[in-house]
Amino acid sequence: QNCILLGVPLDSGKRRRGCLMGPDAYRTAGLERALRDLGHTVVDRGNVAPAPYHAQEHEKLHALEETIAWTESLAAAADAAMDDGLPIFMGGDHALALGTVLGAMRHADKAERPLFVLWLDAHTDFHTPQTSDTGNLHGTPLGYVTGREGFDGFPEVGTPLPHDNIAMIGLRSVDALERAALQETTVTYVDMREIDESGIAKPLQRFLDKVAAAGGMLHVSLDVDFLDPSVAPAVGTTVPGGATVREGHLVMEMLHDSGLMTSLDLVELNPFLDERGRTAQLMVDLTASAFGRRVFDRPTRAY
Ligand code: DIR
Ligand code: MN
Ligand code: MN
Ligand code: MN
Repeated sequence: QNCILLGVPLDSGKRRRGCLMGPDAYRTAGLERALRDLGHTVVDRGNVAPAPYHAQEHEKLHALEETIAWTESLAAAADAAMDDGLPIFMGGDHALALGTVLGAMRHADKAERPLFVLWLDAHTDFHTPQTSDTGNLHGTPLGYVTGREGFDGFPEVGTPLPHDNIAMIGLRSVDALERAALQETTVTYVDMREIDESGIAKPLQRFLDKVAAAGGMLHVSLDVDFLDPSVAPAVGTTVPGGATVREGHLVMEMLHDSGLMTSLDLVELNPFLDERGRTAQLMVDLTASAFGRRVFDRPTRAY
């Protein structure tokens, strides 16, 4: 693979500061080296910046103009990077996915291939600016790219991402209005109970089979809070009862086996809350699994 590292010091998607330090935490934890050791070519293109913007105060929404500005610059950066390789967006909070998924949609559109999105998160991030009870836009990227109403001022989405092309895995914190909207759709949503009951591999493999059958591209968005806070404490919105280290690795190993992933977000790492970089290190190790690190070679297994 040709891996393109892009730092995204975006911190505007919620009120608690710190995700702007994420890109340098991944660099410090050795992401580039880990990928290179697996035989990939890697370039770190440095950090993306937001387009120029003029900040205004809003009663409910936090940092609207800044987030719109990031969405514009990130959509362009993602589309362009996908011409050259597989971009890894070192976040930054999850509001960066408003831009990275939009850019991946534009790229896939030109390539005349369908885009699929795998959302690994405790949360569904399916809000609109109106339904959000916190006013934090990191809770809205999947609402935006699926064409929900109310994203005035944001770049036009064009053809929305089809609900059939989305899988959310790891869910355990879903707001009432998100749940109501989501249940009207054909989005695949897998909560922690389903993972407890049937394991994480089955629903994931079902989705990957669907992507493969459609000849699709696959954008993966990994929120730190997908993982249990006992192993990944460096995130502002911890929710107990999350994925274990092994569940995380299994997902990433299966992604590697599938050969389907075409872009990756690493989001919500807040190094200010970390314990000696352990969360950053775990995220680097998980990424390595998605790029071929394994204990032994083994024949691919059907689930
Ligand atoms: C919450 C938090 N649902 C909100 N969302 C997060 O603010 O709308 N997403 N943390 O990952
Ligand atoms: Mn492109
Ligand atoms: Mn999220
Ligand atoms: Mn989350």
